[in-house]
Amino acid sequence: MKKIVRAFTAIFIVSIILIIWVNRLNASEGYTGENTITVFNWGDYIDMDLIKRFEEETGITVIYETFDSNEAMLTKIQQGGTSYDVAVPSEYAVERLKEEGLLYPLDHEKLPNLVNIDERFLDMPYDPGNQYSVPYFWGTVGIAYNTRILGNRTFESWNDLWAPDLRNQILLIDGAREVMGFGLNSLNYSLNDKNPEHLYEAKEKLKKLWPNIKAIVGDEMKMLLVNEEAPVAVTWSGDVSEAMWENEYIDYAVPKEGSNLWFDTMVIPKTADNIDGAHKFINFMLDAEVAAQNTDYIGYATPNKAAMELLDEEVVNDERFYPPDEITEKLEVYESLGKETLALYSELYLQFKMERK
Ligand code: N2P
Repeated sequence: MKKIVRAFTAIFIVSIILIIWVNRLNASEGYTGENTITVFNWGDYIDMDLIKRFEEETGITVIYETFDSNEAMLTKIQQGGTSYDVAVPSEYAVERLKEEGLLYPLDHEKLPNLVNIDERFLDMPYDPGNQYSVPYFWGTVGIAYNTRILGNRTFESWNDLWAPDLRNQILLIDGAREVMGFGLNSLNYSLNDKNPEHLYEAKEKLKKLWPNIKAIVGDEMKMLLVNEEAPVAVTWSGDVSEAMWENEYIDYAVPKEGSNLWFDTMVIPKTADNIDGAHKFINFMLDAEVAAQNTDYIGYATPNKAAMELLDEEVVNDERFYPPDEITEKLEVYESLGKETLALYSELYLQFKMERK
């Protein structure tokens, strides 16, 4: 009898240890229970004080993870095994996620703050009726340049980047679509071009830019611009508007051949465990005051009209970062290219990166 009691006690202890261990494992892999949500966002793309405030106001704990490209984010969600409740894809990645059935439809009744978004940014071709996504920030891709170092030199064309006197002077943001996109634009092709020959041609042209490229960088772009590590950069508008606050010599231009107009959004991926908590988080971020604080902190352009009214007029009237329709109409939004073409963009971009001499 004693033996049986001992055996049972042993089994009992081992089970308890196993339960604790499994719970820990779940927690470390972003398992989100009733009162937790996991948010998957771009690096450096939220005021962390707002996360704290959301936690205090709702009692929901936020696990926060970041990514540095749409492609990396897509892979993580496609693979599964994660429990992201909210993710922040750009428009072409929303299309892709939708096509693959990887998004939950949004319940608009749980998003009353959606009324704060400027109608100009609602019901867009990548997500009619905002069934799956709501806008977070928007902007363009262009050229940042330092007027203290470069005098009154301007950048009207993408081809200006290839000037021989810019040797080792240019930073590029690390993005396959961004870099291949301006390579294509510089040849007067669309940045959604699917013709492999054009894509290859763009890659070969980018290869010739290497002598002028100082580095290909990520979230550190803003800091490098502020510190004048290089006088020229190809990057997202929001990084530049933020850098300009700290270095008044920085200016920004969108070249005449055209460029990318992008929209980053909030979605609820199929990996979500806490759909109600996810809606609460999205609605919180859509609040006018919250969005204004976030915009002030991040420096990107907000689609939140009610928030714009709370921001400095000087900021929201700056057409370099809040371009009006006449300008945005000439720009192109990335389209979802389909698996094969997107893979070709990534492959050619990787080849270009390895071709540094
Ligand atoms: C912020 C990243 C901005 C993403 N660090 C632009 N789509």
